[in-house]
Formats: sequence, structure tokens, C-alpha cells
Amino acid sequence: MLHKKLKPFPKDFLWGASTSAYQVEGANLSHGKGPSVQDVKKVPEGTSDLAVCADFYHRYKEDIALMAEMGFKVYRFSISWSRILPQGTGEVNQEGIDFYNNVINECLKYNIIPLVTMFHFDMPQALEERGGWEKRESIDWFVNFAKVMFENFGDRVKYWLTINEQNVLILSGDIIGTTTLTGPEKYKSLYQQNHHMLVAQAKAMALCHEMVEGGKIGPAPNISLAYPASCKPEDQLAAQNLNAIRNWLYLDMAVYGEYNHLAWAFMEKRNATPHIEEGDMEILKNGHPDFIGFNYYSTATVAWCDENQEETFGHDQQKTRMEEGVYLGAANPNLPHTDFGWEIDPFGFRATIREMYSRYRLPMVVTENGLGAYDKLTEDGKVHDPYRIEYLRKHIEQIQLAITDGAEMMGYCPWSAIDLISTHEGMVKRYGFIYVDRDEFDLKTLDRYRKDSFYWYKKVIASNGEDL
Ligand code: BGP
Repeated sequence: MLHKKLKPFPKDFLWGASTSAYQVEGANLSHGKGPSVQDVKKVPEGTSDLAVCADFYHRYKEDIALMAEMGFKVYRFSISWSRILPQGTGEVNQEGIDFYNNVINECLKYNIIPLVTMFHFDMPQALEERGGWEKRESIDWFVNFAKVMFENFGDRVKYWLTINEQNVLILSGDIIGTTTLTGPEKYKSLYQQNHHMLVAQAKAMALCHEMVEGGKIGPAPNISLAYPASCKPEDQLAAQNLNAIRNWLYLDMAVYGEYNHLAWAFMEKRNATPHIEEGDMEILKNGHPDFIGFNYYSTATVAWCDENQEETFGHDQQKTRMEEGVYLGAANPNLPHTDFGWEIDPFGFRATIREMYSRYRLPMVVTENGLGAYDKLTEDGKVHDPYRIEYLRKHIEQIQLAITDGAEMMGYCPWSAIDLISTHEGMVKRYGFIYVDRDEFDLKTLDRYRKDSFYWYKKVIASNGEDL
């Protein structure tokens, strides 16, 4: 600690939690909604499809009432693009607008601030078939979608997030079902997609400021500070490489409108620098986020990587894939893991926040953080999840330490408010404060139960983070 005394959480600190449309809503091909890439992806073996999820589409009132009971100040959810615009552009689905109006109004009824993610892994399939993010037109498609959202919801939604985990879309799209590209050719396409998303994001940020009175908007990448696997100087270079390619590329662009030079050198190495049209760099410079939203699950550890090295560490969105000649993902022997193999690193959370604040000097809101586990409902309707409480407590402690270090923190929205379908590991990987009574394939009652963490978080919020 740098100080002896901890600074308190700000009075208006936004305590809440997160979900995303395709993982929580269900009703994925009904009520006028068009399919998204998530609805047509190959569902990983042994995991449920997205037809019902937590059935939030039909039970949002009950769920938001439970969030209010926990004392939420904010609820982060995403709007499904293809529920609003079934073809991605063109005709608006009024039922979709009505649904999100109802969700927003329900939040406001309890004084819960809606924090809306505009895009969370769910490109409309109709647009994917027209070339998706690789097409230059994707910028206009997204800006049009943003406009529809600001027009319909901007009178009540003042906090917006652009693209959830754009870095994960680029680095691990194969894991979360947004790309089938593999091999050396993938880079060129992916970094062109990335460029379009960055320009689209900058335009959406500018448009938000123009259209939404008092509107605030920011990005929402997944940030994991990279550690060198040892104090060998080469490992430090590998960690800098990963930090640039995984983290700073996205935030340097969102905040400063500049391509990070190390990430650019990596794109050159892979023959994957994007085509940049005249005027793009100006648009990128004019984006200006009001805050940074970021998801944090763990840090990453990497070693130097020679050419022709073999991958030794498993890979998903939190476990770093090898990049030949750039970095090699490694296990951190100092850290425990979750049942699903993700490392747990609360100290790394503070280190990540410190580093981000040093680089960007913007207020930050944690848009995801949490522990996936095989929770069990007992016969008397309880869910004992002390492991989740411990995880969250340790991370909240580190936020307070980071605030004491001088970082500006606006809020904390762990993943997830309620159990929902994981990106690739089904319903059994639960994160919620609220348990949903269903199995992978057996929908059971879909009733809601308060987990032990529900009561604990309620107390944390009521004491503004003092009673952990
Ligand atoms: C993030 C995503 C979420 C979410 C979470 C947990 O990458 O933004 O959508 O699901 O990770 O990941 P998983 O569902 O794979 O456990």
C-alpha cells in the first residue's frame, strides 16, 4: 500500500452487474428477431442452444425486481442488433423496440441506471452474409444501428458502451463463435475487420454526443495486464508485445485515435495492416470516450517465443494463444484457478487498473469480472457459493486499493447478474447472483433462486463497499 488509510468508494459509485442479450434473453428466433451469428454458429458439443437461455425475454420484470432487491445502482445489458433490425439495416422490428423500452423503464422504476452495450458478439446473420465487419459498409451499418438506438432510447439511456471485447473478437473469435477463419490468412481479414470496428466505434461515440443529451459513452475491451513469465529480458519483450496487441491497441485507438506502434509492427509482420481510407484517422481522433469500460477476469503471462515453437498452454479468451516469434502463453505458477481453468488474480486487477489509469487518465467502470462455477441448488432452495463471494470480495478490495492509489473508478458490474449461457461452455458454467433452475438441456422450472452471493452483494452495496 502507498497509503495507510483506504479511501472510501465514491458516494455515487455504480454497483451493479452485467448480462448480454444473446446469452440471457432466449426468444432468439421469435417476436420478429432476425438470427445473429450466435444463432447459426455450431454450438459446442454438450452445450445448450440459445432458444431459451435464462428466459429473460419473458421474465425481465422478475429479474429486474431481484436486481433492485440487491440494491443495484446500475444494470449493464446489451441490445440485440437483430432484434431491433432483423436484417441488420432497413426495417425496424417494433416488438424489439418495445421490449428494450420495457426493460429500460423497468430499471428506471427502481432508479437503476441502464448501462447499454451496443454490440456484444452478435452481428446480424443477414449482415454477416453480406461480408460482415470485413466490408467497409459495416461502418455505416453500425452507425445506422447506433442512430436507431439513440433515437429510441437516448431520452432515458445516458450511459453507453460501444463494442464488447473487440479485442476478443479479433484474438479469439473462433472460441466465441464469431469467426471460422484460421491459418496465416486470417490476420489480414481480422485486422481489416478491426479497423472497421474502430472507425464505427469512433463515429458512434461522436454521434452519441451529438444525439443524446448528457450522453456518456466508452469502449468495453477485455483488459488483462501481461506479465513476463520470468525476469529474462526476452520475456519482458514478450509481455510488452502482448500488452500492445491484446490491450493497448484497442485503448490507444479509443482514447487517442492512434494505432499503437508495437501492434502496428505486429500487423506488418503478419502482412495484415488494414486499408485505411482518407479521413479515417481524423474520424478516429474525433471519437473521444467519456470513460473506459473494461472486463477483467485475470492477468496473462507470456514467455519469449521463437519461430517454430510449439504451443504448450491451452487457449481460450482468457488463456493466451501462442504467436510465433511474438509471445508464448504460459501458466502463472503463483495463481489458483477456477473450476474452468481460468487463473484468479486480484492483485493483477489492481495492477491492471493502475496501468490503465497511468496511460489514459479517464474514469473507469468495470463492465465484467467474475467466477464461473458448477453451482448446486440444494433441496431447500439454497445455493452456497462461498468461492464466488471470496473471488468478488478480493477483487472489490483491490478496486478500493486502486482508488486509494489515485485511480478514478466509477462503478463495478460483475459478470453476471443472473445465470446465463456461457460463450462456449454452456449453462453449467454459472456466474450469477441469481440462480436459474435449468440444466443444459432440461429446462426444468426456470425459477429464480437467490444464491448466498446475492445476500452478500446486497450488503456490500448497502454499505457502499465497506462491509465486505
Ligand atoms: C466475456 C464475455 C461474456 C462472458 C464472459 C465469461 O468474454 O464478454 O460474454 O460470457 O466472458 O466467459 P465464458 O462465458 O466463456 O465463461
